[in-house]
Amino acid sequence: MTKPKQIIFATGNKGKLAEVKKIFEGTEYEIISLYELGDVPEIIEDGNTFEANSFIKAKAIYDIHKKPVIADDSGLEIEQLDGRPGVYAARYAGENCTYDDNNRKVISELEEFHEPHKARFVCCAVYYDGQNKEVSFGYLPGKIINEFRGQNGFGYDPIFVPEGFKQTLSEMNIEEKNKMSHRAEAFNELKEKIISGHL
Ligand code: ITT
Repeated sequence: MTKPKQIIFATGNKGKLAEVKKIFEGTEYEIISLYELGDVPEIIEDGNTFEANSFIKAKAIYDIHKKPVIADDSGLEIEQLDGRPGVYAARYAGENCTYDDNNRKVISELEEFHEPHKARFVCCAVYYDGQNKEVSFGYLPGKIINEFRGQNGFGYDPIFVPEGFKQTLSEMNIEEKNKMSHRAEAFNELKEKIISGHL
């Protein structure tokens, strides 16, 4: 059996990790997490765009390990909130806030607006190996509801219903989410480029 080729996923988010590991299942690539490497450094994401922040993460981890890296910067854009939380989705309710805090803040900010609360998830996935850099985007349109539903996933999944569906992302399993998600779209495109030897 040939040894799998290893790519490090520069994330501290275990929800993202589970989704992306699944996307690379069945390929000759093995996605190694920072947890498996025993070092999950705090990376300052001070870019203003998804693309800038995803590259900051990829480069920071490449500089430590000198191996091919993938990273993702993602967020939620809500139309009635002028695109907020956007790139600030992770800490929308403040430093050290929980996912529940963020969801409650979004629901309370939307109270004054009529339904539907149209929104979309955005994901920028990047590959970097010290020489080649490749970027792919993915989007998932849908709406925010004003209650929490479901137990799966992470982040805003319990209050997000994808367009054309009745369940929230938290009421779906990883396979179902990976059939449509912003992250799956971005990483499937990146995976094709990696597999085809383009990178
Ligand atoms: P890393 O930077 O370590 O990868 P993070 O959670 O801080 O992890 P981001 O900076 O990219 O990641 O912030 C993304 C935030 O956007 C995430 O914490 C969620 O709040 C939200 N988000 C992104 N994708 C999501 C998804 O698929 N489902 C629910 N929420 C999501």
